[in-house]
Amino acid sequence: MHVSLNEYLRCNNVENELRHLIMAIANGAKYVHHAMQTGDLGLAGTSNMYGENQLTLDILSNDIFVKELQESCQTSVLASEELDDVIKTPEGKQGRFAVAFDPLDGSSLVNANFAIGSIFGIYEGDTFIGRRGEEQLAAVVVVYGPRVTLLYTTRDGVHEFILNAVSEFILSQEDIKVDPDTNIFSPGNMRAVASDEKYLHVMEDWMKKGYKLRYSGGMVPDINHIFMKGQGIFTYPGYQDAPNGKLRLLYECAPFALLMEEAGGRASDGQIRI
Ligand code: AHM
Ligand code: MG
Repeated sequence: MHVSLNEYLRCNNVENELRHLIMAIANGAKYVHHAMQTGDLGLAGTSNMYGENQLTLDILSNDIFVKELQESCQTSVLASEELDDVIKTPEGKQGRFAVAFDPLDGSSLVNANFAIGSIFGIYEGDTFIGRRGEEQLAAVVVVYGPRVTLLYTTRDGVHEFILNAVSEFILSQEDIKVDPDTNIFSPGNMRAVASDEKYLHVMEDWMKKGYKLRYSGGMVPDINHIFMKGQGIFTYPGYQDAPNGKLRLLYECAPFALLMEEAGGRASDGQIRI
C-alpha cells in the first residue's frame, strides 16, 4: 500500500499549518536533490559566519529552502546555518512557525559522492532567542544517498518516507525505535583523542569490546544509520582548536535530539540533555 507523506500527515491529525510546512520542506528537498545531481559542485568564493567555505550548492540549497518555506505562508522567521542573520518572512506571507535549518549538512562530502542531508527544527512563534530544543514542535531530516529519504517527528513518533520514481515521498517505516543497548559506534572528530584522554579511553573501550565502526563523516547519514539499524552511538566532542565542538545546537543537534528522544534514544552534550 502506498501512503504519501501528505496523506500520512493528514491521517495522523497533524494540524494543517504544520502539514503545509512539512510538505514545503519535502518539496524543497526534491529541488535540492536535483541540484546536487546536476549542478556545479565548486566553491562559491564566500564563507559563512563560522568561517567555513561555502559551495555554490550550499547557497543554492539555502535559497531553495528559503523560497519554499516563505511561499508556504507558514513561517514567521527563518534561521539558516548559511546566513549571518535571521530573516523575517515578508508581510502577506507570514505564518506561525520559526524554522531553523542546515540546508545542506556535510556538503564537503558531495564531490566524494557520499551521502549528505538537510536538517530542520520547527518552533511555534517568531524568535529563536532563549528557546530550548525541547520547545520544538517538529523536526525533519532529509538524507540524500543512493535513495532520498525523509524522517520526521511531530512529537508523535519518528516516521520514514522514501522518494519514489514519480517524485512522491512514500511511507517506508512508522514509529521507528532505537535500542539503548548498542555495539555500533560512529566516532566523529577522532582527532580529539590527541588532547582528550577521556575520549581516547572511550574509543579504546569500544574497540576492545568489538563494537562495529560505521562512520561516513556526514552527521545526517551517520545518525540516520542509528535509526535504520535500531541501535548505535554517534559522538562529536570538542577539542583544542574548537573547544565547543563543531556541531551547532540550533541547526543540527536540537532537531536530531528531538528525533532521537522520540525514537526512545538519548542525546547529550556530555553534561546535560541536549
Ligand atoms: P557542515 O554543516 O559545515 O557540513 O558541518 C557539519 C558536518 C557534520 O555532518 C559532520 O559530523 C562533521 O561536519 C564532520 O566534520 P569533520 O570532518 O571536520 O570532523
Ligand atoms: Mg551542518
